Amino acid sequence: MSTKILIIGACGQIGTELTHSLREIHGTENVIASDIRKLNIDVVNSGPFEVINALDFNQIEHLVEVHQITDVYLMAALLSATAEKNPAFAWDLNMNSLFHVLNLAKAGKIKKIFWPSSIAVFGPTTPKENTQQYTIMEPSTVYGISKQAGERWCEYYHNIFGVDVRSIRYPGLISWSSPPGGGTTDYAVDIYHKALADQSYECFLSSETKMPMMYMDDAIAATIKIMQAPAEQIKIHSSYNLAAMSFTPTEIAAEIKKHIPEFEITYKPDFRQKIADSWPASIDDSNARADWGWKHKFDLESMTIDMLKNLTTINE
Ligand code: AKB
Repeated sequence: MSTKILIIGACGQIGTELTHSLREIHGTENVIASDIRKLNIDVVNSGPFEVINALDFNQIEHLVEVHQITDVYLMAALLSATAEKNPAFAWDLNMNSLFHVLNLAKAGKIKKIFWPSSIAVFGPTTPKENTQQYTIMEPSTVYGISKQAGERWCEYYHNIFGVDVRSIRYPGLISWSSPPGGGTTDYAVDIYHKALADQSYECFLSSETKMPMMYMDDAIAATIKIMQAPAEQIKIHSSYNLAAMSFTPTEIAAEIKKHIPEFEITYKPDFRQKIADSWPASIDDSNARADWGWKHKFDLESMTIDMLKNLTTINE
């Protein structure tokens, strides 16, 4: 049976680029994009698209049956900053959408699931530097609590029901083609837009807040690689630590200044500072590298060159 994919949350920051890449690999007709609304015209017009509510089990089951779906990528979620403003809905969306796809796999209706976790599973009591795969995990955000609980459920469904679910703890993701939505790491995307438009940026985090980050190209490559890996290479069924680079607002601003000398950054920390302070500064991802051959390509320097080049081109 050939691979037939359903992406739930295809119009979001990761979903947009994932849809594009999976369509290139598996063929446009074999990748059904879906979201709560037609939020991204490129995703909607570039292949099959369905409007779907990730909280409605019957809708998901219907799509799975009609399109004979084998693999589901569940990208719908409320991120850290937005989740703090609406905790009850964040918990509902982040947990129940996961239960829906896990239960479809348990019932044998789909074969494989990708579900994203996050560095938000760690908390203020976690060692901050080189944070290990297995360490103290006491998340203090609604988003982090939902991701940690989700990881436990993924492992449980694998161990008890044999569900093939694969997951990555994404760091902050940076992309030029799709805007982020409601995260604490979003400043690292906004800063490039503002640097080009205004040559200045007011950062909502303090100057020395160091966080783990990754360019979207690497995040998509990792997502595809973990899903293509033979099942026996996947040894962690909760979620894998994943890393590429770590930097502070001061460091990213200095890198941008190399290309835009007049660029200036100022700081006005808001409620997101507390969230950022509760997360690791750097991540040890040796399990992902050893088990399924993860390797990143982009560092702060190469990412900055690529971001500025692409943003300049689309603004022309
Ligand atoms: C966020 O900032 O909420 C996300 C994440 C680290 O999961 N980018």
